[in-house]
Amino acid sequence: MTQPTKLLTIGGSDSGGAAGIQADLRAWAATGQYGMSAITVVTAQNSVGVRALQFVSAELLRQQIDAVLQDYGAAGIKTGFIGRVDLIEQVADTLAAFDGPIVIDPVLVNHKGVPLFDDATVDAYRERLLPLATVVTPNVYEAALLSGDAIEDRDSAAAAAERLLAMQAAAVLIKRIAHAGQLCDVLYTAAETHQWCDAPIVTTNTHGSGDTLSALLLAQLVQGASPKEASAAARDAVRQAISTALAWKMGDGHGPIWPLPTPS
Ligand code: PXL
Repeated sequence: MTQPTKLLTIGGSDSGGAAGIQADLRAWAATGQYGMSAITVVTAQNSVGVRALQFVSAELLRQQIDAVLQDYGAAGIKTGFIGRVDLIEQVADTLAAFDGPIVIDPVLVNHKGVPLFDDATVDAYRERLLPLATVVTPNVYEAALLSGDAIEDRDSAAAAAERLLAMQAAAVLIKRIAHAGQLCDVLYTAAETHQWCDAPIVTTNTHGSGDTLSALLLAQLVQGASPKEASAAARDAVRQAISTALAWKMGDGHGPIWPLPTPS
C-alpha cells in the first residue's frame, strides 16, 4: 500500500487561489503529496489586489497545527505569510520540537519589494524562525530586510546570506539577484554556494511563484534531496509552471502560475 507523504503549510489564504496556502496545496497535488494547512490570515483578494484581511488568533493557529501534528503528523513543514509577532512566536513555539525539514518563506514585502510589516515582525523572523529553517527562501528585498543591509549585487547578497546563516538558518536561498542582465537564485550553506541564473521570463502571471517554489522545495527535501538538489528541482518546476500560464488572462491583474499539466 502506497500512500502520499504528508506536508503542512502554515500561511495565509488567498481567496483568489493564486498564492498562499492555495498555491502550496496545488503544488503538492502536482507532486503527489498530501497537503495540510494551518491558516494564519484570511485575505479577500484577487489578481488585482488585496481588499481586506483578518488574522486568526494565536490560540486558533496553535490548535490547527497541533490538530494536524498530533494525528496525521507531517514529514515536513513550510511557513508563508504570518505577518504578526504573536503568530510568529506561536509558530516558533509549536515547531520547536518538530524534527523534519522546515522551509521558511519569509513573506515580508509585496510584489514591488515594499515592506509589509514593522521592524518587530522582521526581528521576530530573525530571532524565532530563522533558527528553525532547513532552508530560508527570501527574495533580494526580504534578504536585505532580514540582514539589515541593502543588496545591490552578488557580493552584497553573499554578505547578507552570511548574516542569515549566522542567525542559525541551515541554508539560505536568495532569489532574483540581478546580474549581467539575468536573474540569479543563489543557495548558501556553511559548506557551499551554488547559483542558477536565467533570462527573466516576461509575464505578469507570477502571482504565487514564491509560495510554489518553497512548497516544491519542501516536497523534494522530505524525499531526501539535499538543499541544492531540492532548489534546482523546485526552480525548474516553477519555471515550467510560469511558462504554462504565461499568456493566460485569468483576471485583470497578476495571474497565477500552473504547476500541473497544461489544461486541454
Ligand atoms: O506570494 C506571497 C503571498 C503569500 N501568502 C498570501 C498572499 C501572498 C501574496 O499575495 O496573499 C496569503
